[in-house]
Amino acid sequence: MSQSKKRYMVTSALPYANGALHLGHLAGAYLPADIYVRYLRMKGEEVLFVCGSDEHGAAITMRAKKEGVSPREIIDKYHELNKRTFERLGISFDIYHRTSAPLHRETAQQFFLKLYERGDQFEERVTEQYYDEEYRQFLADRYIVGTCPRCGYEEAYGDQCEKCGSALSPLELIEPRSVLSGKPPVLRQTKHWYFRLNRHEGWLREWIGKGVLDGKPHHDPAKWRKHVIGQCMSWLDQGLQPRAITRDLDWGVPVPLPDAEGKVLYVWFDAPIGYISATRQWAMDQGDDWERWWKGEDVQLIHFIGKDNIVFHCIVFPAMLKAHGEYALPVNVPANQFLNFEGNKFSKSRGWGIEQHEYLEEFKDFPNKEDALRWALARNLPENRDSDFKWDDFVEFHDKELADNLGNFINRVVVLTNKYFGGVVPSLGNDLKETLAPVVALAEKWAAEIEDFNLKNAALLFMEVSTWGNQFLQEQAPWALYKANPEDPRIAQVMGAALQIAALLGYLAEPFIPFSAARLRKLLGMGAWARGDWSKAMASLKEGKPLLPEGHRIGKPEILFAKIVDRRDDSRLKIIERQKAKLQAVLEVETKNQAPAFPPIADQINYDDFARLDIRVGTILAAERVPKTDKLMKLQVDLGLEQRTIVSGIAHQYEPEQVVGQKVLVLANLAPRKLRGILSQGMILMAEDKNGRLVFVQPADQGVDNGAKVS
Ligand code: B3M
Ligand code: ZN
Repeated sequence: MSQSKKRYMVTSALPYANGALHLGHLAGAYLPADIYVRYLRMKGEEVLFVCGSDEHGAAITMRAKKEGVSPREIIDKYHELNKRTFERLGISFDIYHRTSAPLHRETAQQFFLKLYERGDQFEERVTEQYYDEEYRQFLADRYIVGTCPRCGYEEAYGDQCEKCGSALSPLELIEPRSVLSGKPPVLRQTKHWYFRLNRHEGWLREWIGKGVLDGKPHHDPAKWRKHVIGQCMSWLDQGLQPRAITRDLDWGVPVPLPDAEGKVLYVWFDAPIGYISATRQWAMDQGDDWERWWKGEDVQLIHFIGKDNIVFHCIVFPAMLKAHGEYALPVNVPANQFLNFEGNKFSKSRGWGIEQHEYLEEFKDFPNKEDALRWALARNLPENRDSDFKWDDFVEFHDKELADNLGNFINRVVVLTNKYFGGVVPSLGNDLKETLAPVVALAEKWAAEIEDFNLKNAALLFMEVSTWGNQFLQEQAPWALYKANPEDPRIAQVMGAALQIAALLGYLAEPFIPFSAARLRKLLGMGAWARGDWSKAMASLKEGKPLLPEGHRIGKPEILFAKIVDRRDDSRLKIIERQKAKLQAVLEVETKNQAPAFPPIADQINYDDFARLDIRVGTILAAERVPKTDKLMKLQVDLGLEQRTIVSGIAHQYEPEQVVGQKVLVLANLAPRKLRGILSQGMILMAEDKNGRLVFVQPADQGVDNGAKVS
């Protein structure tokens, strides 16, 4: 076969259409993919970038149930919201499809049937599963709640306890109940299809560990992130098991077999096939052939995802593709770790974090809001470890890097070119190649970092080129030359080189801050770029040929980035401060709610009032629960002078054997009273903390005699 050009099939995880996405999602799977594909397009590669809504599974039906609407209403709402928000942020999908589309159903069913017909990939198993008799349906794991067998949390789900994080199976829950009827479910037999993942363990190990597929090199495993390989290996080491890929549900892709009524494909089986159906839809719209994007040796399949989806994209889906037989496998899965928000996890219920569409709303008066956000995230991507989004960083990255560094350089170039040469690129001289060699080297490094998925490094290198440009101007000081002699030919040489660096930045900026990159190019009179322009630009610069030739006219000065911290105009800083104030408010409410619920200090008394209390040291000699009560314990207490029977409300917190032998303080002259037929002669002093925990008040020196008086 002749060596043809690579074709890049790039995917971002399909978000569930059951809610809005926050900045962590953006930094995890969408912005990195967009950076990568924008670069590939500039380079001139054939690339297709697909995504869409994941519209099946319990996540959707649960949300619908909670809101009392149909799943369809939920997915339509969030599909539109997420699609539109991505567009506004410049995430340049070629298609944003959806898994509720008929074409997806067909694609997923065909895929299932192909595996089914192979005969050795699936097995049928009949198992017992929980069933809600009132609602007449089998219960997905999320539809069963009960007490966690590990930590006792009473609202644990059938697949996971959110309190202690344990992975559970529904059968492990203590006192399970159905989320639908609230009643205990019953066990019923049901049949499901299992994908024999265990059969794929051998080649998966070779493929992930060594990058070898069917005995041939497939990819360079050194280019895969360590945490990705690590997670896969630990899965493989635990041994792969057959996995159920069907469910009893009325929402999803129906299992395309005659004896499978009421059964649908498991959402994690159909969702990744969504990448394929999205491609098919795109190809139909374009009159292209979808298969050339998925089949054959030229295909470079790359999945951008968050770390919680690694196993599905590195083990399960590749096994499905391999079992099918015709598909290419991913050459890399550059999964990101998590982005935190101001030191904590994003949490919708806590009000901690900001959603993408919310950001766009609340920053609507902020110029360049899309790029300001893209930059703050790109600059701090959680590629190899979790990272933290902070508003202070957002301000710093924007002001110091975009405004002071990049914006300042471009502005100087445009202003000076207008001033010295009437806005026209001057004659360039002969040493352009030599002058620009260091920036060309940085730009090559930039490209290599993107190709290796080190996108944060690439972002920093882009800034380095701008820093280099600023330093170059500073050192060459064309303004000083101009002052001495406006005709000095060196002015043209310096400005000519600086103009080329500015033009180069028009490309380097594109993947990260595409809106500003377009304005920057316009300012330089460059117009929009076409596929492959980056490669041409690099080839030119390496030969010393300019990107902006002599005689080329640029535009008039224009500020690209208005600083946030600006003494004359605090409108942008106010927007940031509002965000910080919101977080502050969350923290204040939380601290208030946690404030100790101790009773206020009682009314004042005088010494005589106190002296009337006769408090003595004693020792508990014996203890037993008072039958048929939760709290009462009958104690025998040695008070030195005499023994007393005292009934105390501690049995819900202490076992009798825990209290025998304790030194205690006793209010000895309290009038006796009958509790549950027992005459209680006094009271044991206890302290109660804010959680209602009772502890004995004891003399610090436990050797003190019983009967000693407290005064
Ligand atoms: N919807 C899970 C998630 O959003 C899932 C990804 C599917 S990718 C094929 O985390
Ligand atoms: Zn638990």
